[in-house]
Amino acid sequence: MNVTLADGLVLLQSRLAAAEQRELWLLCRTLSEGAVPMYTPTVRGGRKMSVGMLCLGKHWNGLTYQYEDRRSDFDGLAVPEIPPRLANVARAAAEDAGFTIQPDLCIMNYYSDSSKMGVHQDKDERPETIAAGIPIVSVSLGDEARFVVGGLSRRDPTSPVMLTSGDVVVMGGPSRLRYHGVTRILPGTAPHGTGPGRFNLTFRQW
Ligand code: MD3
Ligand code: FE
Repeated sequence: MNVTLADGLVLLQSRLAAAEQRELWLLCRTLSEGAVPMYTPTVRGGRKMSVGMLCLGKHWNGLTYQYEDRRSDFDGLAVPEIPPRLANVARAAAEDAGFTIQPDLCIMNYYSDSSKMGVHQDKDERPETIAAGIPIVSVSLGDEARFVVGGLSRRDPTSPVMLTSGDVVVMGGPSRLRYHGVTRILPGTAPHGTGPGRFNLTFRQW
């Protein structure tokens, strides 16, 4: 079921069937333990993030806030490609929400019980892409998360949205630069064959 939360902000609830969630969970786990593994980023100011991260297509450098082809802030390894299976999920969901995306990068984040993501804007993609309102597509797998979404100013009030495994969120057009974050993970809520913890994949066009 598709719910429009604001202009350009569409929640596709239960977008992925249970078997597809399990298949994608396994793919995420396999990737995160592969030759180019998931790691814990250190960001500007020296703080470690509480999520594990693996970027596909292009790497987000947490020290420069720029995208690059090698993980120069961590181990220098070349970034793996986005598996076509994953890119197809993002393209189809965007289309269903009334948008078009050619995802050339994906940020995979792994949340344990205590992981959070502070409220932020996603504005490290090309200015032209952002100005065009090309969406970010988010896929949630595993444990449920309390997500908050605000406005275009950090001071704007936020609304909570629960994201469960198999949900997809598309945020484009006038919602592309909304502030958002993850305030908590609900341990033990992952469907059978997923979890523990939560993978979130955000597909982006650079
Ligand atoms: C609304 N991830 O990776 S995804 C991130 O659930 C990130 O793991 C969160 O924020 C997570 O950058 C949220 C949903 C999302 C992503 C981008 C948005 C919602 C958004 C941009 C604008 C408005
Ligand atoms: Fe974000």
